[in-house]
Amino acid sequence: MNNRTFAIIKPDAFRNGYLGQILDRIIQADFRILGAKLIRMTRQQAEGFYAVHRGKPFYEELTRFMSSGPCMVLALEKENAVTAWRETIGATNPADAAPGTIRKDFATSLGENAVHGSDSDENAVKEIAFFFTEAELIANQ
Ligand code: IDP
Ligand code: MG
Repeated sequence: MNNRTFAIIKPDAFRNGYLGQILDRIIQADFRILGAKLIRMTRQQAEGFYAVHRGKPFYEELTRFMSSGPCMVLALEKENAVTAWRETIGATNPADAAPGTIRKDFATSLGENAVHGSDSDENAVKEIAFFFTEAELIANQ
């Protein structure tokens, strides 16, 4: 089944010049890019997007970081997209990420870990809708 996931190329990766290389990983892994935008999140947007983490010790640092500079938000499509993208990006902590994963190769630290990936189909739908209208996405052929 073709389904969707939501990705962010985070501000650390953009600042460090990895935007192109990470887009290339996305394309080489056969994800179809349904939508992509270069944005700078407001603090309020970052707080809303990561509302599930409100109250955790890293929430303040995370929302500050995510609104600290440009990032790219993407809607991706592939068979089992959520699982496939989590495998492509690797573990949350780059120190634990498998060789060849995006976080292993491009992340800065546990907090500044280069990319985001949805953790379920349900959250992927919500996260895509947070940044894209359906009309902005490339239509299914
Ligand atoms: P995920 O991005 O792999 O799904 P989550 O546990 O959902 O990981 O955490 C969301 C984001 O919050 C992480 O990608 C990372 O940027 C940040 N984060 C998670 N745990 C920590 C921590 O212990 N310290 C600092 N930042 C963290
Ligand atoms: Mg998560």
